[in-house]
Amino acid sequence: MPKFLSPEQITQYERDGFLSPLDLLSEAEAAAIREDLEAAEARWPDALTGAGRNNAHLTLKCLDKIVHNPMLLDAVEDLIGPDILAYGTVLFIKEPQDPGFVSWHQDCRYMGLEPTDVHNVSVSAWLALTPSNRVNGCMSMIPGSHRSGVMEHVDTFSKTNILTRGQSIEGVDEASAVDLVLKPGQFSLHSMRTVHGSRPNLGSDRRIGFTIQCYMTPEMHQTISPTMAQLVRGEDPNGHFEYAARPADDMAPEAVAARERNNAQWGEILYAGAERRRNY
Ligand SMILES: O=C(O)CCC(=O)C(=O)O
Repeated sequence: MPKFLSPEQITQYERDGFLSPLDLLSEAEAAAIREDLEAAEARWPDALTGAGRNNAHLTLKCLDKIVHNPMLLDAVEDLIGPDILAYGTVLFIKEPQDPGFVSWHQDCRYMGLEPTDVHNVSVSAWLALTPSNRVNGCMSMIPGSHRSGVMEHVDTFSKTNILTRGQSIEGVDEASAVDLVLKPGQFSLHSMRTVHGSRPNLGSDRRIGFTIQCYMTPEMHQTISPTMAQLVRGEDPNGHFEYAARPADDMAPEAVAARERNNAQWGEILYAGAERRRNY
């Protein structure tokens, strides 16, 4: 018996490689998290830009709470089973009138996590902390693309491309793309192999998305560098990852140090074999 998703939604996820929109928080709850996040940005301005947008859940309680949200974990459990690790998170923030975009890509391409050819061992969750729509650059997904295997990506390093290498899949059939319009507090789920991207924010407010990239079963392992994860539900008989602690306080020095180490490991992983590196 599924805990959060309906059997039809599970079938739809398996068919399309994503599911959206799903309700998690009220708009007021999402607004309160946005307020906490923006207060943290104001207080620690250098800590939440560039690479500081990676794994901020290890240093901020408001984001840690999302990663461990029982309803979100129920939805994830319905797709990958009861033993769940959270690998990491990314804050995808687009400022108003920001030319930043996300090119067509598959998350699994440069993450170094294996296996990538089995769909029910990992899933990414993207939570909207503001509205996310066609004006402000919501995510778009290519249905069924998760069944195509890992595709070739070209590293563009384009200045306006938000992805680390500006990695891009060429020749995507954009006409088949589905826009994932979300209200604050709603989330989507996508497979690490689903081709997706997003356009610039043409609106007058920020577009803030928080993605857990990814939730995974203990079967998953890292092939490029040792790195961290958190056991968020069930058991981990394999111990493939060092466990990162949950933050007791915002930006506690030991948590900041652990996140810096984790992000340095991510740098090694995400830029493995790349011609150059950016600061995130
Ligand atoms: O937030 C976006 O626009 C893109 C996010 C993304 O690519 C992801 O969460 O995998």
